Amino acid sequence: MKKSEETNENIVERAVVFCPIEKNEDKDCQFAEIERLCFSAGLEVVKIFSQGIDAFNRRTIMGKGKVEEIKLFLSENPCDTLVMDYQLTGSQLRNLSEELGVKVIDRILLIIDIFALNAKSSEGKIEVKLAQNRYLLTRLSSLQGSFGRFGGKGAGMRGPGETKIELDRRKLEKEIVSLQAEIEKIKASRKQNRILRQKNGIKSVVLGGYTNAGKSSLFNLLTKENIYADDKLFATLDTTSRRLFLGDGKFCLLTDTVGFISKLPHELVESFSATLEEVSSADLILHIVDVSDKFFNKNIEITNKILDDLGATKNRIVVLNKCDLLQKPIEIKENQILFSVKNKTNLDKLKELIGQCLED
Ligand SMILES: Nc1nc2c(ncn2[C@@H]2O[C@H](COP(=O)(O)OP(=O)(O)OP(=O)(O)O)[C@@H](O)[C@H]2O)c(=O)[nH]1
Ligand SMILES: [Mg+2]
Repeated sequence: MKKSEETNENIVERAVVFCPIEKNEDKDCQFAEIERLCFSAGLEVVKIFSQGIDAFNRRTIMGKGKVEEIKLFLSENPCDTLVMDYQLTGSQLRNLSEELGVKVIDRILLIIDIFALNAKSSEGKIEVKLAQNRYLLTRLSSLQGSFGRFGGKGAGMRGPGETKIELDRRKLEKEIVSLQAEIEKIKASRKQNRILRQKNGIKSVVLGGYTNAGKSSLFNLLTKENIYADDKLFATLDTTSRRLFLGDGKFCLLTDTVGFISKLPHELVESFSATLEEVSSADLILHIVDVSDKFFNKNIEITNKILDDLGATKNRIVVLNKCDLLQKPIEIKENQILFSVKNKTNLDKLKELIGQCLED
């Protein structure tokens, strides 16, 4: 679906966005990404402001002139929230919120908030809650003032599932300890499963890649399972595994998992360690790419970097998905395969390739 045709019945707030542009950073790519993130968090983007990163002011990140420009805009176009496409300290969040008179959410909180909206399994909820608590703990005193003034509700303040988000230091610290213990239990049981799988000679294949590339759709096609797939960022947070039959009675274990994005908040990487361990321990990674995305090469780079950081050293096949949307042919490199879940293009070829890679 094209952006203009998308609807999100969960739109809750109007937002202006500020993007600090780093050197060599593609402005259009950054704008497109932050707009999609806002959409997925239920925010309607009214306008995007930007400024080169050189003009930085440490109090508010943006320069004084920019603060005035946004203030004027907000006086004529009332909005609930300013989204800053950058990681802010607690005092920067507070300073901006005081100067502009709206709630301020940074990139990290925005992504954590989308995760909070999408967490369905108990494991996903534990991981999101831990990321949320870690974020809040480091910015608590500033956030109490800022969010308190705006009712402590809406975007940036949503807990996973029905849980309410906590702004009490002692409760946060206590909860972090108990969430970490629960995650250690999950990790131990996952490790046990992996040992058992390896003992039985069953290989594991993980679907990885930029969010919204079509991982869950491919998982569904390959395993005929109905996993939630949606044209929103981070639709999947839970790890799901099923058998994938490769012919001649052979099978492997296929796992669908959480999507990646540039500057994935470290709070999330740490909290999702149990889930991400499945990626790093896989025998083969199917790196799914939305090839119809104007910036797909950049998305490949981002995913490669995250996979490298996770220590995922094994084989990778790059699946250039959504080729049904391509207007003109593109160059296919080694280890890449053109694919379409929608039209089942190259389905048999992909299965064959998976089989070959697992035998190597
Ligand atoms: N045109 C077209 N659309 C596709 C194709 N594959 C997936 N989609 C659509 O792309 C959107 C995202 O698909 P998902 O399978 O949810 O993507 P994902 O990578 O699992 O996304 P997250 O879980 O959010 O990271 C959905 O609207 C799918 O219907 C394809 O081959 N062609
Ligand atoms: Mg998914």
